[in-house]
Amino acid sequence: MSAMESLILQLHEISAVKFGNFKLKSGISSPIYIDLRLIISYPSLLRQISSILISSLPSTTQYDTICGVPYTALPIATCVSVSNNIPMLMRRKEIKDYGTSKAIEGTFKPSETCLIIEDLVTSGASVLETAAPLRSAGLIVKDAVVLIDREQGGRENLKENGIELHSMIKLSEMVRVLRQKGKVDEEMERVVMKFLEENKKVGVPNIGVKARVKGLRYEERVKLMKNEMGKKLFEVMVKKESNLCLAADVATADELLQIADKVGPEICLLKTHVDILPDFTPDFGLKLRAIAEKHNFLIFEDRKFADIGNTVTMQYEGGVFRILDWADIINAHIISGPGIVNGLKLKGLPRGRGLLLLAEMSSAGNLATGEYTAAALKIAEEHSDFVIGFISINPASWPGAPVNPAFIQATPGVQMVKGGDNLGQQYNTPHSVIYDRGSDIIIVGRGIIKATNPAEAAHEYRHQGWDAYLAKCS
Ligand code: S5P
Repeated sequence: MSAMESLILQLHEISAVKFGNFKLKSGISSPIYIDLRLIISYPSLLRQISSILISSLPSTTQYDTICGVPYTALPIATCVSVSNNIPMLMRRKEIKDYGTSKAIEGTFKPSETCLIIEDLVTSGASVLETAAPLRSAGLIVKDAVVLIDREQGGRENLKENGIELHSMIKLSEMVRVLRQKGKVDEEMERVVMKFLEENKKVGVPNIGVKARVKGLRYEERVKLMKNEMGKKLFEVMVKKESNLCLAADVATADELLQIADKVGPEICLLKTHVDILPDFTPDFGLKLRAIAEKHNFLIFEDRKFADIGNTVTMQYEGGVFRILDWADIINAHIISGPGIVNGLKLKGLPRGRGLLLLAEMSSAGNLATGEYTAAALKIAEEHSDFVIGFISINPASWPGAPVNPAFIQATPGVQMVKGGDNLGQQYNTPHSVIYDRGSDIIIVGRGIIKATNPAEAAHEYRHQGWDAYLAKCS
């Protein structure tokens, strides 16, 4: 008899697997019920489970720590931790409002990988509930291992959220073994198989995926950021209590320098479209940098590079604008593939610059959605020495959200009231962008530059953006 068969028989023996008619948490009636809470009364069984659990993982699975899904998987995770000498973390179900009020207990380094341990997976919602605070604390969650997979959509739901499910026992296998060993009759096997067939896809309840997770403060996130310019941006944001970026889309270079000086105290970042300025001169960069230094903000040229790697190196460094010389941050589309990042990095990284990738866009009908957005995230992870984050619209809705907090999310399409212009631009409010959509920086153009008093308007945007950030962290 294999170790797995023996395990299945023991689980049946202690009545952790029952046949009959049971109502599940999701409301549906099931002919099979599994209660793994019982295993703590059988230490030798618990020990067997913990050792098979780890040995059943593919050898390529990497993890620095493990975390059990509360409560049933906690003793399993503890056992795995102790017997394999792997550090463990614990996720609080209830966050204390005194003391440290941490969601995750235990010590870890940012960017470490955490393996989630679960007893039973149905839709995958509980695994996602545990993955969310781990991810927002800066841990990478890519794999979950489960004792029993009920085969009701959990694997697929987790995959959509960037987590690969490894299961020791599939429910159908378990029933087959129990039938072979004469523990259930043919009729019950048929009933259970039919039930599994009919209940393959259970939707993940929203709470698991989209539950609001307390945001990590910028002071913490700066430690996760690899790029120096990205670190600097977080530091400026903290120092000035500003997550406001001005999109300085004005008519002339002169006007741009004037508004930069007026609005400077309110912003962490000033965004330019240098190719719209008819009076651009080679000293523009120097002049703007002097104002940026005076008011402590960074400069972001919204060039939206989109060509092959070799071409963008020349566009970045040369031409009339010589962007590399004066822009702290630039951005790029990923339509041409990761070569564009390599090209820009070649020039930008030695100069201490940072790059934002356009993962989403604000305009109606744009094509930067779904797999395109996911590809931007993947490229960013692979180039986190240079990529500091994204131009995004609703990062809270991305698969696997919350997105790695090492990255900064900057969102255009922001005004005090929801709406749009007559060329497809779509606006959301500062609060909804920062609090609901999980962004960090609001990019505001016409909301400020067309205001009667731009400095006053910027002051108001800064307050709204910052208050939404504080609310998100509390
Ligand atoms: O998807 C995008 C990406 C960017 S960078 N949508 C955008 O609107 N932008 C830029 O943000 C756009 O080029 C402009 O400079 C600014 C929005 O300006 P507003 O006047 O509509 O606030």
